[in-house]
Amino acid sequence: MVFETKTLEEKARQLLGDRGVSIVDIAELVMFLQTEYIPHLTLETCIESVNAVLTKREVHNTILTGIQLDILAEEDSLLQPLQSIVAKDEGLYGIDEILALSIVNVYGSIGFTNYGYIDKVKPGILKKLNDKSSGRVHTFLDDIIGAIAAAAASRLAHSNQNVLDEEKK
Ligand SMILES: [Ca+2]
Repeated sequence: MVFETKTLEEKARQLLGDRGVSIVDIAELVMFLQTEYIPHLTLETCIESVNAVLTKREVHNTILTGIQLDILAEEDSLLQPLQSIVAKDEGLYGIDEILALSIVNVYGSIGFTNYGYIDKVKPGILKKLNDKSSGRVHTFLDDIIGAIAAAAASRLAHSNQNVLDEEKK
């Protein structure tokens, strides 16, 4: 049985909300990444770009898979030693980052640069998700959110480039 993209999108959006991430939170990361490069960029434009990324099936699949693993780790339901690795967000694990990469390149390779940068700086919601004192596990979610923001930023960068090219003609 193949699920409809719309069904997956609804579930993915619901899970993001349940885990404390809003579309505006992600749009603010996009703003952070692109405001320097795109003149007069508004939060509305960033929200629109995040919504466009959230229509993609590979993005839904990644959200569903990653958040499921975070929830299982929170419930202490994974097999050892994976349980400890995910619950503690162990630095050498790396599969959380690899899973999120499936989102990053949806709009071209500059997504990759944005992803690396935002993961290093951890602005806004990413800082909150990385706060271990909450008792929640966001080992997968933080990379997924960074990747969605990076993809949405690349999408804007590409459409801005098209506008610039058009003006030169
Ligand atoms: Ca992580």
